[in-house]
Amino acid sequence: MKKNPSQDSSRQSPSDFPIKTGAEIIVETLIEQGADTIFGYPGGVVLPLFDRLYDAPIRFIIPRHEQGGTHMADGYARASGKVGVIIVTSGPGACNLTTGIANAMMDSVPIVALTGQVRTELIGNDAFQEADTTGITRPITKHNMIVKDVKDLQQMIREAFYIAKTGRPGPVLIDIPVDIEVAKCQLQPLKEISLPGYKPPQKGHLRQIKMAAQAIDKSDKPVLYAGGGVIAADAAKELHSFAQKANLPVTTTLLGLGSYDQSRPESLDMLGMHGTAYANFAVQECDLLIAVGARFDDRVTGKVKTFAPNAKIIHIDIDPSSISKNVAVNIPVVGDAKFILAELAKEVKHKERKEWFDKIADWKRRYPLRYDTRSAGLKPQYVIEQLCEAAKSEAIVVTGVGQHQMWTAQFYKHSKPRHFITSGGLGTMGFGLPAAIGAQVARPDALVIAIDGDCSFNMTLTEISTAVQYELPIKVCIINNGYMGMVRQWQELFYNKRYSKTHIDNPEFAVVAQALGAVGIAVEKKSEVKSAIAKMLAEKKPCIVDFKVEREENVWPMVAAGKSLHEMDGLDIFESMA
Ligand SMILES: Cc1ncc(C[n+]2csc(CCOP(=O)(O)OP(=O)(O)O)c2C)c(N)n1
Ligand SMILES: [Mg+2]
Repeated sequence: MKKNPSQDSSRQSPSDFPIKTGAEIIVETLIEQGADTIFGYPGGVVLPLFDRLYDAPIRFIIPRHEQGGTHMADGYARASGKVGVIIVTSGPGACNLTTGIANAMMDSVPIVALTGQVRTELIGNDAFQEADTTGITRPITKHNMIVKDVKDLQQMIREAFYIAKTGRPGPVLIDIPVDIEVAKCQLQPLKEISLPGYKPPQKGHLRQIKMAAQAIDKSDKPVLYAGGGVIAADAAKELHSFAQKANLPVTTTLLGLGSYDQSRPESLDMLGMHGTAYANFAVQECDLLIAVGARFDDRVTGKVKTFAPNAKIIHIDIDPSSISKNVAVNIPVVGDAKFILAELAKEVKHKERKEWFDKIADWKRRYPLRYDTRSAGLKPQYVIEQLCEAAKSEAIVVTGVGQHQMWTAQFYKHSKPRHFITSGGLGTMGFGLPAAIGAQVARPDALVIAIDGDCSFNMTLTEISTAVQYELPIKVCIINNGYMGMVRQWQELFYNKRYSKTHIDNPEFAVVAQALGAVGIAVEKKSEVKSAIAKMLAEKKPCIVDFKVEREENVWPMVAAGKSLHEMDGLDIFESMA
């Protein structure tokens, strides 16, 4: 941890460490840690803390539900690269955080959550609004702690930030009993943080890096497979230079989208269950797979036994527990992707690999992503293509979970890191709108577009009011198919079209948006799409566009659960559209 010279203890006098209350210590330490924006919701046991926040120089955003607040902190962290902070009360407030915390944990997003707790002597008494917050959140946080002595408070907050953002990032929670907020102690000097048992690796092992470079030089059919870890490590530039130097085709995971410019010819776009045929074929046929900041998730590998059957595997990751967890790895390199990729770029030679690139070009020609462009109906893929066309790579795109998320991954072309924000690991419906709000708070001048599903949007649409209150000009495009489309697709394909409980009656979203103080637009025809998007982009207020798309469109191609990556359904449908 870098020392802030003004707080270097050797230069400070005792008057720099006055006696303060716990609440004051929290606010001062948050500011010291760079938390200029906080999301949160008050309640009884955090009143002393909220009183200190009354005139603190911190921007405070109140969501309409604490779950929304965690997704906002998450979107804020992903868009900015900073730690997202949320403060809530005990019991129901803390319980409402769980979905957002689990979501951040699965996608390795740095969040510090402060929860109020009942008075220390009441803990375990079923006191009013008591919940065992550390117990509930232990499996879904990178680390959590409860403060038992006000003297530990300041160091615990510093450690929480340190743990959240170093190594493989993740959420850290501190539970703070209300008596600790009013207890007093002296401020503590800022010290280097050293935690026994937590020493995140920095650089990779040079011998392993050399071995990886040799394997790459030898390979005739390599594939570079980049995940969200590349973005978390701010290593997109290094990924690009390494891929150029070694001459490698590059595929990314859902969370890796934006780590590599998809307009480049060597981009294979996304791999996996709804990845491109050319990415999946290339992985299945490659002789070397170089995974960077990716964890061989089951949505990526399909049937593990037959995943990349001919390949030697190099795995570069900051988290040693990811190595050989799902897929056996030949050359592990544990450390910071930014450093390792820069080292690898120095070590590797350029190799032409004409045959391999010709083969990939042939797959790309034969199996591009397609949909029925001749249809007069309003196709979801068309809406997303038009959004991409109008907003280009400038927009920060955020999604909900379902078919619309996959179509956005397929048809919106990404080229910059931190410009695509989606719930990958947990797959949390309701993430889109609040995460977009968090991204807009982090990047006030950026164009932020949420592409959401009707059912996902329904889960957290109350947060429109938050966007209105804080004058956040987010755009929300609802891909409204009147279904839990992704589940309906599985019912169509695997349950004989028995659409069991996958339809809900939606309100008129444009009218709801207007009632909540936002702009609402409804679109029913293909011919209205371009002008609605233009109107939305020109709008200064939060704007919700309800695209009433064809109801039973499917996401293709698809690797059905348990199938091998090359066994894709839907390619024949694509060929018939050629
Ligand atoms: C909180 C939550 N509940 C249930 C699911 C299971 N699920 C995955 S996708 C989906 C349907 C999503 O519907 P919608 O948001 O309308 O998106 P579409 O697939 O129609 O584009 C459901 C129910 C989930 N991912 N998250
Ligand atoms: Mg839907």
